[in-house]
Amino acid sequence: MGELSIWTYDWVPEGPRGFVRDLRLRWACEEAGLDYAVHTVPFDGRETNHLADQPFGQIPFLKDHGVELFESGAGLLHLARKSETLMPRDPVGEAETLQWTIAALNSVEMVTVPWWFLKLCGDADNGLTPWMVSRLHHLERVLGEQEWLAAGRFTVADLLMADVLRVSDVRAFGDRPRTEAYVARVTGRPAFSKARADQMAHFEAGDRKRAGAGAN
Ligand SMILES: N[C@@H](CCC(=O)N[C@@H](CS)C(=O)NCC(=O)O)C(=O)O
Repeated sequence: MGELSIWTYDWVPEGPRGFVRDLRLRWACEEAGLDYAVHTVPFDGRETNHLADQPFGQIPFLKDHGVELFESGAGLLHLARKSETLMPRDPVGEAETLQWTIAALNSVEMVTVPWWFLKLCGDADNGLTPWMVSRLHHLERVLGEQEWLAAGRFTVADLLMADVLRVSDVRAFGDRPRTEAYVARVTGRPAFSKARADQMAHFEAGDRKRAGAGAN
């Protein structure tokens, strides 16, 4: 497909709306001023209906003039290579951006997502809490020393870290004012608001289509 396209579900239940990970890719495109289209795979049957595009039956995935990528982190880094807004071009700034992007995924989200899942299953004070709190504690210290994670300015690493941290349950343990200010600062960017509003509108349109299909 000869365009940059972000792929998501045609519909999701209300709970995850505003947090579905296509938002990360939408947000990055908005920050970078990249033209993109949004396409869908059906939510119903997701376990098997798009395994050629996303081998775990999940979304998002991205297509860009012959490049096809799953994993939101891989998609973000692909977009960052297209825009200096997302990742500086100097070797030190670029390395810092890569490092903190991976840290968001592999040091923070790797514990926040399982923690959140256990909480969803009714176990809010689960065995992962001390591990997660330790990661958040160290991040609070880092954010006390610097405003942005990499290169002394906003990068895709901040976009991703803030997206991981904006799940408010995750931050509910303890008092971390710098992290709170950081999440507010990064999600206060107009590109985030636009991406979030677009995702909400997308799934509301999915509601209307489902209602129409049910009426027929
Ligand atoms: N590591 C993947 C995780 C993707 C993921 O968790 N996607 C969710 C939506 S945000 C999903 O497709 N959930 C449906 C399912 O797992 O059945 C990424 O970052 O792209």
